[in-house]
Amino acid sequence: MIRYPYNELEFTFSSSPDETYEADFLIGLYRSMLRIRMIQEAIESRYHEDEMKTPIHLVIGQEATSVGVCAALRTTDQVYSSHRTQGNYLAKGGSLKGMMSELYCRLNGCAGSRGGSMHLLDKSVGYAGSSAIVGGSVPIATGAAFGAQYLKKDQINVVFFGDAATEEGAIWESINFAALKSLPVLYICENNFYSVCSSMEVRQPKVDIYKKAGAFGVNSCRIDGTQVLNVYEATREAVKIARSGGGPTFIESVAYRWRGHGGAGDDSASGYRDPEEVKAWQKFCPIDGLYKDLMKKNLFDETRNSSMKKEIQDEIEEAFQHAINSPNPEEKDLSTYVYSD
Ligand SMILES: Cc1ncc(C[n+]2csc(CCOP(=O)(O)OP(=O)(O)O)c2C)c(N)n1
Repeated sequence: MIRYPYNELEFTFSSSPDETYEADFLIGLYRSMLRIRMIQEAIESRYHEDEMKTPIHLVIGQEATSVGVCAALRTTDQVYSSHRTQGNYLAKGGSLKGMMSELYCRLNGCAGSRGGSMHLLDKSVGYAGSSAIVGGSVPIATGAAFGAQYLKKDQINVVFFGDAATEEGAIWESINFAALKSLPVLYICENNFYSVCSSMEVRQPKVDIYKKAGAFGVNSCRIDGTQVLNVYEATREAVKIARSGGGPTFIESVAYRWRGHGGAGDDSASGYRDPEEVKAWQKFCPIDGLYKDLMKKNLFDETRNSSMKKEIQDEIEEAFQHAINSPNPEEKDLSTYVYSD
């Protein structure tokens, strides 16, 4: 049992995270989380300029879930998300330039300027899309898994959603169907304890989310979502089960969102959560945790860390400039991607 200062939870691990990993693999996970963090901070620092014409939902604090899950997937596996897209999209290999252009509402954005941050898309890397409707992507991913199974495609479909999405009926209808048909689908519930400003206590009875999924007969577990290797191992096992026809897995990955529900900065001062709770969770930073492990094992050093940060910083700056200098949509573009008969 791991006891966090504010949220006492029992974690079950589907397999041991004590395996020996290649140094390059571990450094790759670290880099991927660091890159997401730095991109999020850069977006946050420029959001007040009001040039990004989109709501944003930052994933600072939750990076390990996106990175650990996607590290266990193939490019051909398909990922779907909710409104909190950016970590999932980047971890699956989505184009940073395409994302930045989308945030700036440019014509060359990854969703053609039609979507904004909540509707990213990069089919070339298996990021199939997202929905701002809470729980909305879950039946879509389940249907896609049904399609993949029917067409005998060797493809896993993965859907990320928040804890509040488990208050939507469509989720349980989807899980019921996936269990019945043994569909190759992974349900990744990113439990950060809040739905906008409402805590779990005022929204759900005290029943562990992953146990509800287990009641449908699907494999289900809760993992420490601040530990990227735990996320990776749980997903790897779930993928193995799904690829061999063993059906869906539900993973409840627990990690805390450090920023407000939407926009830049932390909104705890508005009173819906204790600012001390935020500080307490920040001690469980997924990136610092892995960095310390790498240093302890002499697999990494400060010089490499600094040059890695510089490289990422340059990439981010280039992506911002790409977006800022790209053309806006024009009036004539209004009718493209609009279907009528
Ligand atoms: C069906 C539906 N109901 C309400 C909303 C408004 N809404 C947007 S995000 C959100 C909270 C979602 O919380 P959660 O699913 O836990 O994800 P998190 O934001 O914590 O990542 C709500 C209620 C919505 N977009 N769709």
